[in-house]
Amino acid sequence: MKPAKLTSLPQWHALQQHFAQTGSQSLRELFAADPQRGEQLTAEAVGLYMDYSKQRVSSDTVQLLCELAEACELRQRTEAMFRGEKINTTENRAVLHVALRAPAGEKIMVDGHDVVPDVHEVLDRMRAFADQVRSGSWRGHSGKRIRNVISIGIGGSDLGPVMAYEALRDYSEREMTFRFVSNVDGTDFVEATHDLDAAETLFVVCSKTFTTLETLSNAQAARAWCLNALGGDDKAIARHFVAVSTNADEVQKFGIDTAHMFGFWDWVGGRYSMDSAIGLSTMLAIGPDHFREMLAGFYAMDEHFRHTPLERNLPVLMGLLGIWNTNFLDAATVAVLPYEQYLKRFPAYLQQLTMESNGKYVTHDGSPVDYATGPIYWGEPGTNGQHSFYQLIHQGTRLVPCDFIGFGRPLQPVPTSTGGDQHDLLMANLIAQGEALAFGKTADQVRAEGVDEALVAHRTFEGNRPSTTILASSLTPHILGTLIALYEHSVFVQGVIWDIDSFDQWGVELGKQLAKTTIAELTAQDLPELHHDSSTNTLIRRYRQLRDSRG
Ligand code: G6Q
Repeated sequence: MKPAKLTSLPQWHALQQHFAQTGSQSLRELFAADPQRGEQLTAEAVGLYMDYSKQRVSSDTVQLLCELAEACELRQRTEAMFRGEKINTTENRAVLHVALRAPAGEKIMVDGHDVVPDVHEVLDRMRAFADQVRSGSWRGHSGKRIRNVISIGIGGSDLGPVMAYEALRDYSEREMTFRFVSNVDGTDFVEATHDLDAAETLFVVCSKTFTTLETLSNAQAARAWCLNALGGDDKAIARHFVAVSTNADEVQKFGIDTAHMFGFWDWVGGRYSMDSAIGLSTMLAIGPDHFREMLAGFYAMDEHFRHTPLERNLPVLMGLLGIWNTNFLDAATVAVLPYEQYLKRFPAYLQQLTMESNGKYVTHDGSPVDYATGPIYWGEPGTNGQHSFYQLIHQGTRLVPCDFIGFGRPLQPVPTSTGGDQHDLLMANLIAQGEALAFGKTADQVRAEGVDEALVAHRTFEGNRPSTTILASSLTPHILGTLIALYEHSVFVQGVIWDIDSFDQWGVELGKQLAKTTIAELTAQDLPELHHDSSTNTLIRRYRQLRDSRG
């Protein structure tokens, strides 16, 4: 049976009606009407505390959103994912990143085959390899120990490993250097290698398909760099290159022995792959035990998501609040603001996870949607952002819902001259920003401060700007796993409501095709006849002139 169109569901109409009746209530009014609100509109599980009382919702709103989720069969769709059904319909694939963190002994079937033992077999191989490299028993071609690891990959084969390395740097082997090369811009490769000794460098080439232009170009550059420094002996490659891929044929063609290949499967999407073998650089950096803790964190959130009632379920709440903000408050964006320097790449990671997953304008059956889907994600760590773009969040004309993320204990305590710790200053800012966004400052409050009447309007803050605050004790590998899985599942929840395929990426595939013709036109000895529009033709000519002119 064809699923009912979202906007014709009675539960959607109930939300519209609810919005018409209550949508004008401000956060000031909501808090004044219910003194317990800040304690009640919260949820807590697996080490994360989520305060959503500063979202423009009441418990009735949450109830109605949960009813919508039930009507969209969220429970059944979640079970279908965990059961290994091919819910990525446009690619006819199962979606089983949850199998990557399933403990040994669980059973998850894909086409009649239990994939959990396969996952653990790869994890065991990764662990053995990581131990060899970290202990120094794996040697480079000239006998030197490996001190540098460079992960080459792009998109889903890069953003997760970079984010996780930065996030868990405090747990990493400080005697080793870890770098990441993604861009086909040669600068990326050159800057990553310029001060390194090839004899001590290991490349981890990460590509699900092993056909991606950027990654293969950088891998070729790495190969040439290595051979050049190590005397041109092809045998060197075996000691300095390993591959992470699903495509053994292409790995072999590139010249990497498949004995040094770590596999994963077509049911792992690129942007959901950082806890697969794509996380090999993470394991090399933080060690197998910390990696296992991270997987346990993911798994704890998976279990919470699967088994907790909707109204207390963190990913469900986060996903549904996003639906409310996107489809009823018309917010086009979400700012992710970690007050934790180690999470500096977390917003970039989430950009791909959220926008590549839910940036779709047709439903599963190919019909155009008549509602907004995935919002634009962006962000920077606090407090830095406060000194730049927060102005627009406080006083701009657009509504920017914010996710604040903070921790009780710093990984790097730094005492202040007054006897406290800088971490208190950091967290005071997080808490104060959420408060200011919600409640603003009235003109009367501004006047009471003695501000000149001409400036009162400028210094007034209307408030009523929604935010969620997520707190955890400290940034451990386990907590990082729970945090990532929280966002992964909230993306899933939204995809279910919007009835879109959150697991394909035809826009990315397009990008992989588009440049092919143009590359030939830029690199041909003589300018070929061009058949693009006049702008594209002119740009190609102009680029060739700029490139080829001397002086
Ligand atoms: C992720 C996307 C995309 C992909 C890269 C790299 O979900 O599909 O970002 O990860 O294009 O692809 P390969 O791993 O195949 O090189």
